[in-house]
Amino acid sequence: MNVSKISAAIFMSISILFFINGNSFAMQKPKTSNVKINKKEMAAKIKTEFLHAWNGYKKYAWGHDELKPISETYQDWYGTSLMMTPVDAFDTMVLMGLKKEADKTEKLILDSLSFDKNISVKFFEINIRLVGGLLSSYELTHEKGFLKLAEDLANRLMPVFNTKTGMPYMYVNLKTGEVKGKISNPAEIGSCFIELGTLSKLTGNLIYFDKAKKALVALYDRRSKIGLVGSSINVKTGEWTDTESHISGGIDSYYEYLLKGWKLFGDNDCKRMWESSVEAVNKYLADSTSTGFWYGQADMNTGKRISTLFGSLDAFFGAELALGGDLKRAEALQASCYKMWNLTGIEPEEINYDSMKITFPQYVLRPENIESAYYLYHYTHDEKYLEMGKTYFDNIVKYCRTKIGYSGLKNVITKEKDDEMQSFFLAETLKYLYLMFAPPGTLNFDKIIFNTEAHPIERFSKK
Ligand code: DMJ
Repeated sequence: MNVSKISAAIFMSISILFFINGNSFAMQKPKTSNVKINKKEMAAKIKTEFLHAWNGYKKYAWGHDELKPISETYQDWYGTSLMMTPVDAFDTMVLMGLKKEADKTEKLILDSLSFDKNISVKFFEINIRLVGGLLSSYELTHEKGFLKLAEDLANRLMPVFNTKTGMPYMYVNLKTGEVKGKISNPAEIGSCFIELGTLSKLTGNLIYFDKAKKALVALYDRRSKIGLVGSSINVKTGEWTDTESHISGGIDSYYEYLLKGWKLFGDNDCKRMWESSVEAVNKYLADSTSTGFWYGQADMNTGKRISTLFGSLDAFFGAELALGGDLKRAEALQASCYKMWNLTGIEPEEINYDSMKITFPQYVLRPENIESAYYLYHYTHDEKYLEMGKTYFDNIVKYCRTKIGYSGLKNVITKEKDDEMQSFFLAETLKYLYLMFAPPGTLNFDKIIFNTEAHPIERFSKK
């Protein structure tokens, strides 16, 4: 084994050469230094990189869903644009004080975005990115056009709730209302209460709040005797079709919305559902091993451990634990997430935390690890989280920057790029990074709740 030492001005790290799946890579064990992070400088750098990505979007993808940052062109998810990137990125521009860019983007959205399209769209993605983005844009600017667009879109999405159980179908046609996708999952069923509940509060039309809450409760009511939910469920019959339980993609934001439904609306049912759920999750899914503190997979009925996988999506849970008041677990989990990130200098989609082997080597510019570091910095003021944030940012710039934007990686070991700049890179990844270092007064954390796409929504409750 080849051991080499690398020193950097701010970070001291030891690199050890590892061999995984035939590939060698350096695992860096970062040590914090005593050098104070210059927050002003960091915030300015992050803003510059946001503009780098945004300018690429403007030049090569203006009006379309996403930039393809290597082939220097664009892609639309459904063959016609729903303006994913501008809607997702708008509130980040406002928070960064990029007024000229925000004004131009507002005009684009209000003048040209229409949902009157004969396309079948994914309810979950459209709700968290577009309804969520439009609502936060409205709250930040008070421009009524944003609210009207959110309401029009939500009305087109509502047919998904036409099931006996109240749990939504996965897809809906924006023009005809035709629905499909009866096999869904907790995340896609439960992650609409923030957006639809807020729409009700802002318009006075209670239908949105009621449908979203009913779906959340219907799912919770189907938890197992030991309090866990599975990976997939038939929304027509209410029968589980996969009983594997975890906190990863497909379940993740269901838990997030239980907690945030309580914090945003002061909803006591959500408080009760979150508290009993997190207790079960900590009992059956949490795992303390020699490699750290993690959450793995177990059967929802027996609680028996199925596997020991953890990934970039699971890293969101530290933020939820912190928001829910459990800083001890949140900090322990974040230390593990940082370890995962430093396996190759950028986190993979999934590892086996028992062996610390990478089982899925992709990185699609995800925000969750950064999001949790941001929450922990907010709650603890511990500078180690700023150093984490700086590492995340520096690594993303080093490995994901292209001539005209930012690209995900097909493989975090080889660092081969994938030619996609997801809209959540501008909505979430760069927003959370910026907010970690931003001047005081940029956003009052305790007065808002972020939806799962990092769109800040003003709290209706002080609880
Ligand atoms: C985002 O769309 C949301 O954060 C969602 O909850 C999970 N996937 C991406 C980011 O990784």
